[in-house]
Amino acid sequence: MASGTATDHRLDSPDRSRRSDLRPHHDGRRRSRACGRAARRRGVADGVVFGDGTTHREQDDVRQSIAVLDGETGALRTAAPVPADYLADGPMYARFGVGHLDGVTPSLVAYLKNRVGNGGFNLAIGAWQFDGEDLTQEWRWLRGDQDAPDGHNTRIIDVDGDGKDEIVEIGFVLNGDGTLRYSLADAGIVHGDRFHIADIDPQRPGLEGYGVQQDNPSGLREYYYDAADGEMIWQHFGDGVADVGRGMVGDIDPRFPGMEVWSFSGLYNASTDELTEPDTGLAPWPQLGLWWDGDLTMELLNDGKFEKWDPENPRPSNSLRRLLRNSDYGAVNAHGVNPALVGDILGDWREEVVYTNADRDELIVFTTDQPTDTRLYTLAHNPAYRNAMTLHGYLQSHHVDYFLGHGMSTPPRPAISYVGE
Ligand SMILES: [Ca+2]
Ligand SMILES: [Ca+2]
Ligand SMILES: [Ca+2]
Ligand SMILES: [Ca+2]
Repeated sequence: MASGTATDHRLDSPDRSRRSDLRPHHDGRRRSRACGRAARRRGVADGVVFGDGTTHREQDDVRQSIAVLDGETGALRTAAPVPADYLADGPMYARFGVGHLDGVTPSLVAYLKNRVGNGGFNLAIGAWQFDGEDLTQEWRWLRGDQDAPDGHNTRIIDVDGDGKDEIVEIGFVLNGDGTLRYSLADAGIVHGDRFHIADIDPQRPGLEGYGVQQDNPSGLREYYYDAADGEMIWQHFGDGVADVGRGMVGDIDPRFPGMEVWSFSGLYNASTDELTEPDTGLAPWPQLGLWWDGDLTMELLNDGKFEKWDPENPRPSNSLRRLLRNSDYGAVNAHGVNPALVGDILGDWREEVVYTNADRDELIVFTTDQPTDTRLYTLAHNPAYRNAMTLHGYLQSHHVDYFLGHGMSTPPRPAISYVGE
């Protein structure tokens, strides 16, 4: 969210530490025609003051607009109204992301939610295109009385590999044209706090998904499914109901093929549905992944601690082998236990972690000094990873859309071209 301008808390993401742009993308398959320099998008309501000092006006306290701001000055470039379908229940909370819904041109995607008087929630998802001058709504999807469970983050990723991105919530997927692709409600999925989409099992065609559940009446704790059609592959149940709250995905054990998944029910290899560590009390804390050292298994980032899981020397959460700690360098977490940003922003394929100092007047960027024999294009060249870096919501690990892990195949070379060529 834009800093230095008045803040509309009604539209702010709970994770205000994350930032994103409608930057032109340097990928021939999906080239942006958006704009020549960074534009920043955010929701605005009546009375918001832009960076150039002008005040935004709406007809009343409820109507809102999605605004594109000049990245240099904070001045308004253009705005489009938030769909009015649910405004009778008040203004809407929003989070934004960017994806190539038609496979060619980037769209701004907004998740819009407000509370109905009876305690339920309205949910709308919409897409807009920005042509450098105007922001035009392409479509909006209304949940209405459909059973389509949402969560705390959205992923925008091409779940079926046809080159067009889909919009993914924990319990349903929209096609890029705003139609419902599938809901996991039929499989008993309700709201939960964490989910991931990746090539979790490289031996199985396509992408897979993993999610955790909050107070599912069936006792369901975690589940693993085909991301293209929602077909369940396995589910783990526990006694009674529980709010699992955290879940992670990544290849952290080279003894088992593909990625591992874990919440608080033990560390599982996804493809075999087998515990990789028989003692379920020994597992990393399910927080964030981090590509850091030279090998192809994933390192972990947990509350400022850069950690590595050692399958031969398994330990309880919070006592893993530590590679580095942010506070040893004067860096502080931006939001709860999380950094301001984790992402591959400086090149190579390993990820940087961005913090500030305690006074918040310095950026402190951690980048690896570990050599590697592995040569990959930067992760931001991958559409799924790049989309993920634009998304707001609870900060969760980004994933590429190919298997990145032990024994990986060389991923396809991205179709890179340069703007203007
Ligand atoms: Ca697709
Ligand atoms: Ca797969
Ligand atoms: Ca593995
Ligand atoms: Ca590694």
